[in-house]
Amino acid sequence: MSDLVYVLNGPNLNLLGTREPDIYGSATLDEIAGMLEDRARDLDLEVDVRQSNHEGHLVDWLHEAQAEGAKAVLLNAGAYTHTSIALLDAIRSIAVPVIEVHLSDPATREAFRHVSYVGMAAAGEVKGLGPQSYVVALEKAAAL
Ligand code: CA2
Repeated sequence: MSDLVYVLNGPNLNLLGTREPDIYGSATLDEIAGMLEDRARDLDLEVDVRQSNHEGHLVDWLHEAQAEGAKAVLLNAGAYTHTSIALLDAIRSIAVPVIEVHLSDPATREAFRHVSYVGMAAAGEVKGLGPQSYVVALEKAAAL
């Protein structure tokens, strides 16, 4: 059986492809999921791509990744990246490596995006490559 990689997406990412293409690109989350499924097949991985606008769902899914024995989690926590100590604690509470993913590069944007609670516990980070950030993060997960 292929190793499982959870791909967890936070608030507003369900709206990708509808607004602000200059910042986030024009691909929808479904299209990104398709790109990841194609790449996962080559890497002999299985991806489970999810999105929620609710912080607690992301916490529950991190715990689930541990319980299911996932190989890795790719996490684009959206704005919760910059606010959520609950996500930081959840990442620290599991042994599964979490790779932080961003479409944009938060470090080049508003000051409030420069803090990443996710990054304080993540095993790696890929940002600023648009949808390709997810693909590069999946390749990093495969190499773990
Ligand atoms: O660059 C990223 O991937 C972010 O995680 C995206 C978050 C932002 O709060 C982070 O600082 C960086 C925002 C996602 C908002 O998604 C939208 C989708 C469609 C239209 C507008 C926003």
